[in-house]
Amino acid sequence: QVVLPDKEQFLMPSYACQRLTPLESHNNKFTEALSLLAENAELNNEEGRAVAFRRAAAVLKALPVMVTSATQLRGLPCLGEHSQRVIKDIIENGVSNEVESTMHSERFKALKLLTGIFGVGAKTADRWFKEGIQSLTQLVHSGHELNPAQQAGLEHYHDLNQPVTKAEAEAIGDIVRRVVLDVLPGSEMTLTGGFRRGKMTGHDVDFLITHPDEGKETGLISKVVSLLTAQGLLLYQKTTRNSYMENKGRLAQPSSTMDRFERCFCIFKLEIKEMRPDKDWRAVRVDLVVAPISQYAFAVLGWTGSKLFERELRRWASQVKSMSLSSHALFDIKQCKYLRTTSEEEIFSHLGLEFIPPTERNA
Ligand code: 8DG
Ligand code: MN
Ligand code: MN
Repeated sequence: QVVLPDKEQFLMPSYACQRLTPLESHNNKFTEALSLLAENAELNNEEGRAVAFRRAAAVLKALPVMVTSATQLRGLPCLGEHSQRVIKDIIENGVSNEVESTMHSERFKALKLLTGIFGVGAKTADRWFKEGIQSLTQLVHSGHELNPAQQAGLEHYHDLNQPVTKAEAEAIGDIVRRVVLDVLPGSEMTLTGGFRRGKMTGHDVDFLITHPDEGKETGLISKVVSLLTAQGLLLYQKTTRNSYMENKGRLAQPSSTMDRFERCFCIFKLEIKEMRPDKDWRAVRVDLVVAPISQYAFAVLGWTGSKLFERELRRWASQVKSMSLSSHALFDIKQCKYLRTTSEEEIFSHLGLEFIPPTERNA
């Protein structure tokens, strides 16, 4: 592995969307530590701290060599005092005490376990933890009424916490594509999310669907969901229709990752080939999203991630370019107009950024 000579420093632009971030990093032990602190901050509802740790981790992910000395950190962007201390501890002692004690704390372990249930967010998990609930068994016996998503999440807890493989994603893609084409011939479907960035596993499978004739795609998702349900392929589903036009004129909120596309968050029942004695299927989380063709490039960009990369793109757009970027559109605030595009390349170009291919968006 390449090791950076002491005193040599790196020039690195400060926004993650200005640099390449491949899947494989040279600094895993640092990025894993910082990501754990970010996750802990998220579980504590400390959004600002979480983003600071995520940005610091992303800088180390993008470094082309392994960090071996604290002097190499000088001049790097986004490394606050706290993150630098964590990195130095790891350089000097092999571990960070803060990371170790966080990781092994009862609170962190319980919140991770509880938010591992599909449909349970940080706030709910925190409320349950404060009531003394630290395990799934305790939750079941607590008498809490779970909503349908959480019930399904609990029922399929094991499967949903098993990584989804690329092969499984493709198998689901084949099934869904067939149904989509049955409902609306000529439709196009793309695998987005982490798999589009080159990941070999994921926590779910994300698909984006469109049709070349604008408007034909309206209502597609509910028909697809009906057919999949009739085939017994959905263990849970929540469908939301497109609400973009209802909010027309209102700018996309730069910090929000939620969009207004017609969509279905579901749990798919996937048959598995190697027959097990007890079960010949597994549950997989699947996101289906439908975008009109005029917004498709924005939707692909928005659904490819990573989450930090998306956040940085929107921050760049608003802070540097006075533009508002969402998964629907790009609005130039100074010129007071929407910038039309048909490709991701054009969106980067409108933003004054060099094109970053999906496999280099792993910030
Ligand atoms: P993983 O599933 O392999 O763990 O990673 P991922 O594919 O990068 O994460 P994800 O949670 O599936 O999110 C994929 C992208 O979708 C991410 O950049 C955020 C984006 N996204 C939107 N809108 C929404 C939304 O409403 N909900 C969620 N969860 N993600 C959204 O553009
Ligand atoms: Mn995903
Ligand atoms: Mn997803």
